[in-house]
Amino acid sequence: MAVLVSVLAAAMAVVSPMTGAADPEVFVGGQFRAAGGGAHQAVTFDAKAIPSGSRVTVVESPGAGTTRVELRLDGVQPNRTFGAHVHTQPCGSTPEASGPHYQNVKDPQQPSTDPAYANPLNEVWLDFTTDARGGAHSSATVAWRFRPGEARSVVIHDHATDTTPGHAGTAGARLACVNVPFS
Ligand SMILES: [Cu+2]
Repeated sequence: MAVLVSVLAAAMAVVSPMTGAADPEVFVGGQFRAAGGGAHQAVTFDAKAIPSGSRVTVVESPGAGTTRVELRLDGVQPNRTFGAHVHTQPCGSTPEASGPHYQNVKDPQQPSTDPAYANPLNEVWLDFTTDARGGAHSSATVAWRFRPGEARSVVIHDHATDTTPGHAGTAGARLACVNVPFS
């Protein structure tokens, strides 16, 4: 009996990583376009910080109960720190269209500025600092998966994300937005 149990355990250990690997990556790549000119993959509301024609890629890599999100930028304002997060709604013609941050455990108090909910373990924060050529890369891994259809965009903000009570999760004006169909 002990032998049978260990064989089953070994079989399950092989099956679960394969199930995790079957979840597809979500990849989005494109150029920022000025908002208001129709439906774009990526829109900018601030041509100085995020010029039209600058490039962005977002990759979501689901794991077994985890999610890794990578953000890459090229051709944006050099030597500057930006905030960036996963938001709940698609990009629109106004910065507010992308809705609040996606939260694994939703804060009953909205807008959420309580560090117990607005933190990088419960949200996906992708703050980045550009190099002298306007390139940047950031990534975040969280210990949960998105609820299907509830995470729809990555928003780039004016400055690094605040962590203090009453301001947690805020990062200033919304400068640009990328539509991503997170799964
Ligand atoms: Cu945000």
